[in-house]
Amino acid sequence: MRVFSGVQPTGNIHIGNYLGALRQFVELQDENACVYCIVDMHAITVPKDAALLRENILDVAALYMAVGIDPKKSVVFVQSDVPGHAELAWILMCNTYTGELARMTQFKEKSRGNESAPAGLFTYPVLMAADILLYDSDVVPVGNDQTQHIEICRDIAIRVNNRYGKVFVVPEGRFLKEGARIMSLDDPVSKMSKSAENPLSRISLLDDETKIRKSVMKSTTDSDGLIRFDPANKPGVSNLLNIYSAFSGQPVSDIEKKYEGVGYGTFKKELAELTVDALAPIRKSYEDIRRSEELRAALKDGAERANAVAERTMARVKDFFGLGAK
Ligand code: AQP
Repeated sequence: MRVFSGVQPTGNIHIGNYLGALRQFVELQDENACVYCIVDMHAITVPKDAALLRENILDVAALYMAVGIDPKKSVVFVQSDVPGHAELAWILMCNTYTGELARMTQFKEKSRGNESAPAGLFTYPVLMAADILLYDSDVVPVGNDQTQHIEICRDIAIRVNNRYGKVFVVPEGRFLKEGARIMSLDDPVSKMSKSAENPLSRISLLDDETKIRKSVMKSTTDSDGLIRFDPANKPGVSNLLNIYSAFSGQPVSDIEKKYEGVGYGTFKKELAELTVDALAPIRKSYEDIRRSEELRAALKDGAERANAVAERTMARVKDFFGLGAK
């Protein structure tokens, strides 16, 4: 299978990004042709400081490798180094309706409260569709906050294929059971987010042990004292059970049994230690990789490999659409 996915270099990469997406990237890379992108053009849909963005790009690249993505097995590169993404996005935009984009919940959430939003924020799902379709991807491993974006990508691909012939491979999303949506630790009805104001609402992959313990111990639960999976009535405890299950590999039902009659304090303490242990090796290898000379070289090599595929796809797409002189 051809696999494609990406992460925005917007800082604070957290355990939601890891358990929902990055973990899948690693799992898939041995058996499949994987392309993993750092989607910097998506990051500027909201204005960013240029120097900070450059740093964040390298941070995500180093994190990719620290979690186990091998740039020799997988193609790892930065989106803006491959012009085909923007080029294909324009062609897809001409085959997308404003009404479908206006229905995207992420756009509604991110533009809420503003009189006017950047057009890039509105057309974000089309650029994401271009990212995926450019590599003839079969599978897109993501968290389930991306379900709607995968659906619109499929709709655009099917529409273009119906109009022009077999232009695109129609991809499928790939979601994990535990980890597909990790919720905020202080507001467990919202997803864990990079941009939430309270740092205790998330566990970033590079948090130190003290911060991890504090985030878990201060997480919002409820007052009935039962460790039971019930997202509708016990969102906080259910979220912690999900995180426990994703890090330990144990089914939620086993964890419920293990902590029957035990208070939240003990459960949280043990979850904090599990998280500390899971993230320690990532933090350690991140520091070595981030300092190493090879990081930029790996991204340059990845961009060359990605460009080779993208140029082939663009030549095919332009032929179908009758673009350019021949
Ligand atoms: N809470 C989450 N649980 C599970 N998976 C998640 N993902 C994001 N949050 C969770 C998945 O991580 C991948 C990369 O995400 P992204 O960089 O495209 O965007 P984001 O983390 O949603 O961050 P934003 O948009 O920069 O800001 P916030 O977080 O502030 O809204 C994706 O596969 C995503 O599904």
